[in-house]
Amino acid sequence: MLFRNKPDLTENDVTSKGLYLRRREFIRLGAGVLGAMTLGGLACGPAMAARSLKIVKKTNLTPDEKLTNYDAVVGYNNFYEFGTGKTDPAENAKGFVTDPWSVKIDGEVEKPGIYALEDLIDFNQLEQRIYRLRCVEAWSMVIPWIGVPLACVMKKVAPLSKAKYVAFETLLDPKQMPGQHRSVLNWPYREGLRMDEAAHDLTFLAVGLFDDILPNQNGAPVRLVVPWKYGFKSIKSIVRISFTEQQPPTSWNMLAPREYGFYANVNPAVSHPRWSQATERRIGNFFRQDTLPFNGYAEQVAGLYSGMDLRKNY
Ligand SMILES: Nc1nc2c(c(=O)[nH]1)N[C@H]1C(S)=C(S)[C@@H](COP(=O)(O)O)O[C@H]1N2
Ligand SMILES: [Mo]
Repeated sequence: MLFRNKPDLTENDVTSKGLYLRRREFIRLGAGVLGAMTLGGLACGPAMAARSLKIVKKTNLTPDEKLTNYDAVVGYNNFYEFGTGKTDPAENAKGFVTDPWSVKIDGEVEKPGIYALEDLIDFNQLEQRIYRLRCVEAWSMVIPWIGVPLACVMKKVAPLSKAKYVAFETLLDPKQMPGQHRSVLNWPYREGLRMDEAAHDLTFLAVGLFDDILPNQNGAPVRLVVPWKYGFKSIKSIVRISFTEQQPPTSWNMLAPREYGFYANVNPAVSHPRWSQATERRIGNFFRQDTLPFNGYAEQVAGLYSGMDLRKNY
């Protein structure tokens, strides 16, 4: 985002197909083996704690658009902890350890603590949500996520009425995340939402995409998805969720406040200082298309901002 005057990239940046198909096969095979063992009545130790995905509900919030090609979704990424190139995350996150994983819940909340991922998210009650993802760099995708509304997790941990914002942090671990050796951003990656935005039904915590658990490069094992905001709000590999009274500092905003606001609602009428946000390139399509206010979700979320000047609160 910082290094390009030209926000778009070509399809050549997308890593070859075979690699990811093989990875998918590997995941499927793993799941199959686990299933067989369970059927055979074998006791699986805690290390085998299954993150198999049980989807109980499907919602398509982008019904007239075709899904972005799987290989692009897992091969063309922004995850600066693993490098700033679009194919770096898929390459450099291969060995990233995401199991076991815990998330610290703290701040203005009734049930703070360190939760195992499986205690925060019920892998037997997952939803699929098909959303557009619009990067601030002016490219976009349509992705079928698997996860739960953030509101479910909030309900579980019970924020206090004092809490006005929710702050999120990505893992800080330069040994595993080579990008953190360089101060491209102020690590750990931080993001935040206002309480009502966080509680909105569209705000999602994803643990999978397409049919599989979340690939490392997409923010395994758990990442935020806020479909009406620029992609950088959708923070990956979350290890901490804090409930705060004050608006929390956020990574891209700290680095370049004029370019990346706290709200970061998709808005074709407000240009990035270095490029227009009026149109976008849908990955896989040849022609650019118009960018929609709130990324097409105005009907659901515009009410959250009534009375606010969206040019000032960009
Ligand atoms: N921790 C972390 N989260 C992150 C990023 C990042 O660099 N680090 N990049 C963001 C940006 S700019 C975008 S567009 C989306 C990309 O998500 P995807 O790679 O799964 O499509 O992740 C967001 N979440
Ligand atoms: Mo982005």
